[in-house]
Amino acid sequence: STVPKWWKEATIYQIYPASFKDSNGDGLGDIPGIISKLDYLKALGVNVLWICPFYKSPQYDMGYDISDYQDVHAPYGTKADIDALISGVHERGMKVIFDLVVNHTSHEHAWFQESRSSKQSPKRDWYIWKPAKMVDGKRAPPNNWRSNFGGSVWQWDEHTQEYYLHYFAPQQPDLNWENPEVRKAVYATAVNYWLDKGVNGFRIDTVNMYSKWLDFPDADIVDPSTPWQPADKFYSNGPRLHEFLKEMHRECFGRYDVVSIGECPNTPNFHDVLPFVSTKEKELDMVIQFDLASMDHGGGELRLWHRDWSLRLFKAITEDAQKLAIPEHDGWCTTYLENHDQARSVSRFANDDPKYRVAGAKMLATYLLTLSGTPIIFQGEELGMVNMPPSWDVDKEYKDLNTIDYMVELRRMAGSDKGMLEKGIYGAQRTARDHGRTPIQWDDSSQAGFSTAKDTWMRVNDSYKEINAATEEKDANSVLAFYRQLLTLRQEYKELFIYGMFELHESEDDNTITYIKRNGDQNALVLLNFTNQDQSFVIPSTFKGQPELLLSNLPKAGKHVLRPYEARIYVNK
Ligand code: TEU
Repeated sequence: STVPKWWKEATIYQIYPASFKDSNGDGLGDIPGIISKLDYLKALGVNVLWICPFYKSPQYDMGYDISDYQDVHAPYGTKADIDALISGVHERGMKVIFDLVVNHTSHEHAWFQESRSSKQSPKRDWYIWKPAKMVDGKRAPPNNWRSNFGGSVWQWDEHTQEYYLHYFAPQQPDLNWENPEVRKAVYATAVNYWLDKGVNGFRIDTVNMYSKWLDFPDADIVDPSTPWQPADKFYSNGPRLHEFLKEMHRECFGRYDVVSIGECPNTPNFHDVLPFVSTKEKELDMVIQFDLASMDHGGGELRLWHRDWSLRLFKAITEDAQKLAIPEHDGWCTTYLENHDQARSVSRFANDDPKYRVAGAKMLATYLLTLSGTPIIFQGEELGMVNMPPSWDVDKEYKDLNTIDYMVELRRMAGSDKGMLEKGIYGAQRTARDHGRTPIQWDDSSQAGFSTAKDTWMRVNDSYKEINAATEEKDANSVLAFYRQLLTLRQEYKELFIYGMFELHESEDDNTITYIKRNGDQNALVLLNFTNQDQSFVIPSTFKGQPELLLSNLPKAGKHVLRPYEARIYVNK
């Protein structure tokens, strides 16, 4: 059909409840805190809020370990608070989506408690249990896969003398999607329950991990010093995945006017993504890919090990994803630079030196908000928030289990090699998930106006005196003001920014990104300088008409030169 779907014109704002706003002074953000900021979000110009997990959870992985899909983690608030949040968002003409985490549950979920109670339990088969393999007369797990958070993906259970599978922490056992009863229970309990309450859709955690390779083959040995080998390629896109997603669409999303956004690690290109998002497949509306986000770290077991990234690759990835939004493919994509699993983009891809931070953050915003597909802004990104200072102690201030696991692995592998240890810590300082999880900086009062508590669950970034919403509110040249302008322009020029064709120029240039967004006789030229040097540019010959400056992040645009981190948008007269 030619009727535009509302979610194509959406700009999503992602909220991480623990760090957004604390209303009761316990040092942790909460649901009433989110409600108190709805007017701020409305004024920003976003129209869909994605709320990260607030459900009942023992919080081994910040709520991505859910013990009851219909209850609320008590420190975040009550079920009544959730109802008030939904109606508060709707009253303001915005929409709200929740996080759907059903690849795994918490080990404290009643389903898992029953499953582990005995081999005869009717729910035994709801999770993935396997007997031990005997190797040289000793008990060993069924295969050599390393879990996302370290150690084997198999956890030994003393009580019933079998192993269960967990792709993430041992406290996150994987559900057995092969069992139709499991799927039915998931659809009713975790999905339709909320859609019936008026929730407008879901961001779906690790959506491409539901279907397992049931023969569980060993992974190649990358590091002989440990039994546990990286197995990412086995985790994702298993044999029955598309069948499961079609069923979930039929039983859930297809029955409502909602959006489904699947998180798809290890799914690098356009051809792999199209089967998920092409309208005729009836699976998902769009996916979240990892190619940009994983450019600068990882390799083997050391997930936060720093790697150099290149702007050429950045551009190639962008061009590939933009193809999903071409009408003939009838699909859609997302664009993001940050989320709760990523470091701050201005520190990572631009420059957080006070001299360049504001220009850099605005330059990245220009990229994020002029592309086709649905952009996702992560809380604090609109303020130009930065990574934690390098002076902070990784062992003390970083709280994420992924970082803690990384430091254990790093120390094991580095041994007495001080150089390697230092390089490894540098990696965490660049790309740990913790950087996106520090409290939002609302004003320049103590604890940045996030909380009245003496101790907050994560330390407030030292930068809060300069970088905070209240200060930026008063400054017409702030990152926040620029986001508001861009969000308005995105809707005013939706034919170009949302629906226009993406045309990449200068693909070999290592310093700047140049593209045209085109729709019929209209076109927009976007120029982005990713360096701290002047860069010359030419208007591409395919630009139609006279270029008129629509927006720039620096005053008084020069003729043929982009200054450090300068961004410009031209449209034709
Ligand atoms: O993340 C899935 C994921 O594969 C990664 O981005 C993850 O951060 C990385 O593999 C860790 O090394 C999702 C959630 O976004 C993340 O917060 C959860 O920890 C994870 O699933 C498990 O639910």
